[in-house]
Parts: sequence; structure tokens; C-alpha cells
Amino acid sequence: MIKHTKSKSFYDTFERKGPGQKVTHYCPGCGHGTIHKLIAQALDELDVQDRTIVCSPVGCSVFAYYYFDTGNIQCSHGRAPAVATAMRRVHDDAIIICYQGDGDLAGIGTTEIIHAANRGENLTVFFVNNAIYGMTGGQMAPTTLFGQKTMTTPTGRTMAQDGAPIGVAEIINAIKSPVYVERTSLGTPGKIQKTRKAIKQALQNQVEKKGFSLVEILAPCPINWKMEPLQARKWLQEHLEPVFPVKQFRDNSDELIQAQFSTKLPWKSDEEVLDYFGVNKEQKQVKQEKEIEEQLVKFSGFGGQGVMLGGVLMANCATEEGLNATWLPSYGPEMRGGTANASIIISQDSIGSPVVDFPNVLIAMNGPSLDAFEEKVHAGGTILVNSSIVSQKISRSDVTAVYIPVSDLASEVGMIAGANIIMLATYLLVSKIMDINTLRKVLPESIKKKQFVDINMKMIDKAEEYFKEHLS
Ligand SMILES: Cc1ncc(C[n+]2csc(CCOP(=O)(O)OP(=O)(O)O)c2C)c(N)n1
Ligand code: SF4
Repeated sequence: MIKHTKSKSFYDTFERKGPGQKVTHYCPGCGHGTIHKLIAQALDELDVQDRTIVCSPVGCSVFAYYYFDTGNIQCSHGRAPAVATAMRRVHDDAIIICYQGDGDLAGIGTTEIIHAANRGENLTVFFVNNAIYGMTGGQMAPTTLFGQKTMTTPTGRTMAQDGAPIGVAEIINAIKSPVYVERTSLGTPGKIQKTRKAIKQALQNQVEKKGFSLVEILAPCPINWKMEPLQARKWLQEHLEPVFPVKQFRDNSDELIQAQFSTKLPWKSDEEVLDYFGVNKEQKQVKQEKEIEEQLVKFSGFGGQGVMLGGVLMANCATEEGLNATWLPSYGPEMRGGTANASIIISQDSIGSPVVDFPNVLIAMNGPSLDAFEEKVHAGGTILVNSSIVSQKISRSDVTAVYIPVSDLASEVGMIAGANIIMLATYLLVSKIMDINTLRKVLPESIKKKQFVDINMKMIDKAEEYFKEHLS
């Protein structure tokens, strides 16, 4: 008697659109559902459900996390191998699956997959080749066949216009490091059984820490191929399989020894990381004497106002004082005159992400910066405004406003471009987070054009003078 049960690696019900749902969102005859089933069964058989993380792609299988009862991480289009690599570094025992379509892996993510394969990452990649962009309505994919009509090749793909269909398994097989490369098909029940075996082997390799395995699976997309499900299976065999031969390209799973792919980082503690990068003992000592409030700074202005350098100097001051700091630039599209901003975080604790969406310090060197970020500043935060060129006043009453005519002061010193240094120095004086003399120390080392060191040092003096007279 054949007993059909749902794999325990699947949820009992799929709650995507409310409770109790029993069916997936895939179209009738789609290959994704079949492949999900084969993966879930292999996870059950290998007994690894509890330590599996599926990297869900962008594409029709974007909702894989509603189906697999495993860990999940949603990756941007094409980036699953990079995300998986990072997870590999921190979860040595996790079974990490990259589930990717052809637009995802062979189009936007070509770089990521090649390098993950080349590094021999201990990962398993399931590459679903349906020769089209499914989710977005049937545009040409890198694997679309010659003559195949898609939304973007309405008269059929041609060599002259679109290049040739890409053989992903062949490309991965040209790289030395992978342990296992196979192309299978969902064309017939027999081929589905072979796909089942390949999927399990590719996962087994990871369980045994043997390295990188990729299974390319030829799968139907009846909707975008504009066919009935049965017709699509037939077309797959008659047209896809001759171009993408179904075969095992490589199976070195018996030959490789476990230790060959060590994915452990060479260090175990923060101390060791600092040693590794040659950070000296003094710098390691995080400022303990006083508690500082974490500074989430947006240093913003137009291109040419030196907001990036201002941010770098601020971060350098922080590390000089033994604090942790990050600096993240964001450039506007124009070379000069466009908006630009730097996000700087200064903290006594480790900094998880360098992104500053909601600053507690806004440095607005021009009007558009104030317009863009004023509302985002935390209540209780500080906004420093270049009052030489920003005529408007801050509308919020729950933040501290500091107006300084930094462009005028810099012109008085002799170089309007020094306004960023005056602003930075004022921030140090107002916040008292770091010592103004630290800026004097790091500035000569941080400025590439040494002829500007002296005048910038004078900017610091000017800021101090102005602060004493007007702001203290
Ligand atoms: C960086 C980025 N570029 C483009 C898109 C738009 N996009 C979403 S799904 C998709 C195509 C997916 O096709 P494929 O990877 O073949 O998966 P399928 O839907 O066929 O399973 C595209 C181009 C996106 N979401 N992100
Ligand atoms: S559009 Fe194609 S790939 Fe997407 S769910 Fe439908 S059949 Fe599957």
C-alpha cells in the first residue's frame, strides 16, 4: 500500500492568505511545487529539518518560507550565494539551501554563484531553470532558447540580438572546486525520481561538509510558456533537454575529505579580530571613563561641501578615542552640486549596521538636507545648521537647534571649503562626546592634500573661538 503523507519539513497549512490554506500559490503544472516536495522529503530523510535554512529567492518561489517549516532568509535577487556564505561563516552546522531561478542565478546573480562555487562553499544550490522570468510575467531569461518567444523577445530569441542560452551546469562544472554538479529534469516521472536522488545527494554532501553542490533542474512554466501543463512537460523534453543535456557533470562526493573546506573564521573573539587587523592595544581600549550616548549622525550637504571628509574625520576621532565607529557614504547622482550624505555611528558598543535611517544628530550643510532629514531626527536629538546658506529655521520643538554660519566663518579664515571642518569642530564642542584636540591630532593624518592641513587647523581654531563667544 502506498501511503501519501506530507513531509514534516512542510508546514501543515500554508497561512499566506489566511489560516487553513492547503495549496501553494504556484500555477497548475509549475515545477516549483514538485521541487519543493522533493527537497522537503530529502530534509526529512536526512533528518536535518531543525538545522536547515532556506535562502528564499526573488521570483515565483519568493514565498517558499510559507511552505518549508525550516529556518528561512529572504535574499535579494541573485544574492543568495553571498547571503548563504555569510551564514556559513557563523552557523557551522546549518544546512543552507540556495533556491534560485534562472533570472535570479544566471541573470542578476552570476557573480555571486560563480564565486561561491569557486570558493567551494559548503552549500547546496537548487537552480530552477524554466527558461523564462516567471514572476514578472515572462521576459527573456539568460536560459531562454533560440527562437523562444517571450515578452521581451516577441519574435523569438536570436543570437544576434540576445546572445546564446547560458548553460549554468556547464559553467559551474568548469570551476575546479565544486564537489557535485548535476542537471536533471522534471520531464517524466522517471526523471523526477532522478531529480529526487540528485537533490538528496546534494544535501547529503553538505551534511558531510564536502563542499559546493549544484543541481540544475529543468522545470516547466506552463503559464509563461503559454501551454497546458501536459503540453509543457512535452515541450520541456523536446526543446529544453536537447539544449541543456540532462546528466551528471561531476560527483566527487566520495573523494573529498571533510577538512578540505574549512568555513570557520580564523578568529574566535573580538580581541583576535583586532589582532588580525593589526589594531594596537591602545586603540582597543574602548573609552570607559564616561558613558556616551550612541551617536547616529547624518552629515549632509551638497557635493563639494566636504560632508564625506567631515564624516571620515568624525569617525577617525572616535576610533582614536577608543570608541567604535562606522562611516557609510551616500552619493547623489550628480558629480558636483547634487546631494550627498554620510552616515556615521559612534558607540561604546559593537555596531551592528552602519545604516542611519533615524539620526540623533543631523548636520545640515544646506537647505535640502534639512528638508530631507529634519523629520527623521529622534526627539531629543540635535540639529546643527549651516546658517550661512540655510535661511529657514527648524520647525521642531523637540530637538536642540544649533545655528552656525560655517560658510561665512570659513571664508573669514580664507577658504570656504573649510566649512565642513568648522561644522565638525562645532559638533565636537557642542556634544562633548569627543575632545576637540583629538580632531587636531587626526586631521593631519586624514587629509591627503597636505598643503591644506594648516588652513584646516585654523578652521578648528575659528570654530573654538565662535563656540566660546556664541554657543557656550
Ligand atoms: C535586483 C532586482 N532586479 C529585478 C527584480 C525584478 N524581478 C523580480 S522576480 C524577477 C524574475 C524572476 O525570474 P526567475 O529568477 O527566473 O524565477 P521564476 O519567477 O521564473 O521562478 C525579476 C526580474 C528584482 N526584484 N530585484
Ligand atoms: S508563472 Fe511559471 S514559474 Fe511562476 S508559478 Fe506560474 S508556472 Fe510557476
